[in-house]
Amino acid sequence: MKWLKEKAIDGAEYRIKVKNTIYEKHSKYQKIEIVDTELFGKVLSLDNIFQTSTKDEFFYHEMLVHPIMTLNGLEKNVLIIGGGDGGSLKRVLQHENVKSVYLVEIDEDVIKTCKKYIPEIAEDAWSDSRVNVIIGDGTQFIKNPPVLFDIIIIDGSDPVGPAKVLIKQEFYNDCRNALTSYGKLVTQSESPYIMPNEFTQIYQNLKKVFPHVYTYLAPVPLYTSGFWSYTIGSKYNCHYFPYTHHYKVPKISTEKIEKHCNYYNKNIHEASFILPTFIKKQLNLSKNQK
Ligand code: SPD
Repeated sequence: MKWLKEKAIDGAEYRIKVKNTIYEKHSKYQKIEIVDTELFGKVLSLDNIFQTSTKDEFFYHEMLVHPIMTLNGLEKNVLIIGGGDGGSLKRVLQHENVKSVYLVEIDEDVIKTCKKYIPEIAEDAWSDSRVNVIIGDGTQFIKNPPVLFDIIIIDGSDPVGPAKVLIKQEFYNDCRNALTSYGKLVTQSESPYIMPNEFTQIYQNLKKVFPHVYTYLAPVPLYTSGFWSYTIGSKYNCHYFPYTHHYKVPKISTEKIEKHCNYYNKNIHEASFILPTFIKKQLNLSKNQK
């Protein structure tokens, strides 16, 4: 019997029973594996870290993309760093206001492999005329962007090895410079429970660069512990923009988007920004801060 294993931390190992291996190869950057499983359908793993699956991808991709895309809802130019499986890209393109999306992925083999063996994730997103795919290093691309972006989505792997730079203050600084004056970014920010140091570091480094930082939560069954977080860094106070006093609620109707969704909806959007006490303590947020 074969198992696909992930060891995210010392002291715990997560494994999924494999029906059969669909693809396995070492690219220039990493080991790429796609396996078929009962529980998650097809699973993509990079260097033994589970990335996404055909059955549960909607949790992560909907919750990484839709909250930031609906906080304002007027954005035209979006950048995705990473995201070579195309799941985030598909969700960005569901927003009609989007005129162009750049997706910068360092490993071309990830895109090719996902297109061939796990096309259910991106569906027809790659052929949308609004999409520009760049094969390259996102941390370099961001230093000299072709346009200023309204939204940047960082869809990277765990911040170990090469992906470590994606949580550094310097990188967030470059992102801020590549954003319009009402720009904002979102990044997956790890599990507050099993990766508390990385989670806190992401929040603190964003705080050094952006005047407004918001963390929110949504589970991802495929990821070790299942308990997952996302963090937004914004140039403006999402609390009051535009001309509303609602608290981090979607500023546009989410109805059209909800039709495509299995996890995201307006109530989930609002609820996901409410943080449990241990996280508020971890991030030094005041007791009364929502
Ligand atoms: N623990 C794994 C975190 C991976 C986050 N990115 C996944 C990419 C899916 N598009």
